[in-house]
Amino acid sequence: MVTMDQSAELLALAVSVARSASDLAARMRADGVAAVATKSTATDVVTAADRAVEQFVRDALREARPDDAVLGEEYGGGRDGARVRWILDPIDGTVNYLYGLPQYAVSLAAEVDGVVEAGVVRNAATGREWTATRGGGAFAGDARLAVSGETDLGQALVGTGFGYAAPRRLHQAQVLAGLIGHIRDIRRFGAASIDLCLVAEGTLDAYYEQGLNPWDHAAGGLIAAEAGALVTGLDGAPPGPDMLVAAPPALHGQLHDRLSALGAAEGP
Ligand code: LIP
Repeated sequence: MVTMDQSAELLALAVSVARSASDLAARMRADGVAAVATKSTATDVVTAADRAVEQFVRDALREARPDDAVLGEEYGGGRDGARVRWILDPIDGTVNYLYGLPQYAVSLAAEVDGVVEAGVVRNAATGREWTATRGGGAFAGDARLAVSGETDLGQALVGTGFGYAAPRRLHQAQVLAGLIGHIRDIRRFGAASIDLCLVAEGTLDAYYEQGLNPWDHAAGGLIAAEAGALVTGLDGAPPGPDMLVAAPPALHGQLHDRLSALGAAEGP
């Protein structure tokens, strides 16, 4: 448990580092982007900016708080016995970044004793920034956020995403085929951290995705929860790689039950 002052201090550092990291990502994008490697599949790309931005954030955090641990998408990391662990996606929405689609973000969360206490998501293309501290609310700039008031799944605009492996994508498409006739429509923007912030501000009614990593949702999940969303897995599980569902309480059960019936957390 941390005090509000401690979480505010962690958030201030996260925001400062994320803004500088976001500027670096934008500069490197302007200079031209190319994939320098692939990870899980031929379409799971890494750019030089992913690596450079993560190294920048690691260096900044080490200078400010040398005893903290860092878990990042590109260079991994553990807890190393530290109370505070930073969870980082240097560029969430890497494919968007590669193509120049303005939906990619620096996502940085501070976890204390295993609980995310502060987080920031900053769209590096547009500069839109979302923040939260646990118990302190969620904000876009100075505007306090609240989730959608929609109560009918059939009227809900729902975000989702798809994995990099074809067998997983086919399963996800089958789940979507079973869902799409029961919602207003689907949106696939390509960056989970931003999708979660759109739920927090009510510009998406709900979001779900299978296959997320901790760095995809650590910050955005806190922001969505602090704006009033329920952020869970399926059938009592916590949000994680099997499934993440984020929705206002009035919609969460309807979406959850359909996803559970469709076996959304199963498959390859
Ligand atoms: C992305 C996620 C997105 C998912 C993509 C990809 P990355 O993360 O934010 O929700 O649908 O397949 O995993 O790889 O750009 O950091």
